[in-house]
Amino acid sequence: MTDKIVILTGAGISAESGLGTFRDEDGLWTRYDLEEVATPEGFARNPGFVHEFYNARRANCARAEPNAAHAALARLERDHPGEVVIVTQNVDDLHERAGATRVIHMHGALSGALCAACDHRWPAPHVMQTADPCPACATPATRPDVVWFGEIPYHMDEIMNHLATCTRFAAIGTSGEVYPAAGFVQLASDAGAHTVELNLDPSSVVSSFSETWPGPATQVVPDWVA
Ligand code: BV8
Repeated sequence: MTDKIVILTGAGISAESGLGTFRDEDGLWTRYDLEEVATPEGFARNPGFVHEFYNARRANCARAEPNAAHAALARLERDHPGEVVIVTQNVDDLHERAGATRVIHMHGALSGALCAACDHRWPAPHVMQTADPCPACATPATRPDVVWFGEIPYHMDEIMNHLATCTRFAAIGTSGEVYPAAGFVQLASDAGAHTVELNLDPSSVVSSFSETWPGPATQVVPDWVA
């Protein structure tokens, strides 16, 4: 029976590339109010502030490099053709820049722009502002193409199908605080998959996993992939 491996990643896999996490000691949510920068209501109240938040993260992402954990997952995918899919909560492109090709961005991507008026999507400029007219409808309603709290994550049908048919599930660098991603381990376990958590600290859902590999991603992920 061939293996089918679903790998869920969160901000912790990009931490050693210099991109901030959300809920760690100096995390983004300790410096920004997520209601103000990661909800549609916050964007409606102050789009300029939200664009500043994402423009800063887009610039950080451009300066960052994939790390050994991203590279190890790209190797795993290359060595197991057709058996590995990465479902990431991250909006950075470090998985792709490490060579991974089957990456599902369930919370969108910094590289995407979305028109809040007509849902048109196009590649994001480095610096985005609401006044940028939509290339399709010309409305000045440009927003980052990311999934905010209260919005429906992308590709959920495809993700549910992967979880229902996987033989192995790994979660890497995620606190297990945000749903529906935090519930994926239970769905994989219900489907009979062997589940592994690779994380610096135990997540909120660590008890749902068959196995844990504690430690920084750049050390434990290459060991786990080997
Ligand atoms: C939805 C935007 C309906 C993009 C983000 C009450 C109870 C339960 C749920 C809810 C509730 N009230 C509301 C909800 C739903 C809500 C939710 O879960 N809220 C939480 C706060 C309670 N969820 C939603 O609204 C979602 N939508 O539910 O729609 C629906 C669902 C399904 C089908 C139909 C309809 C939308 C959620 C998406 C929100 N957008 N971000 C962006 O700006 O990036 S979420 C934000 O948190 C990020 O996207 C991030 O991906 C996500 C999760 O964070 P993590 O990645 O886990 O990062 P965190 O800092 O938390 O943890 C880092 C971890 O790494 C730590 O464990 C740390 O130990 C570890 N680590 C650190 N360094 C390292 C390391 N590990 C290894 N190596 C290291 N070096």
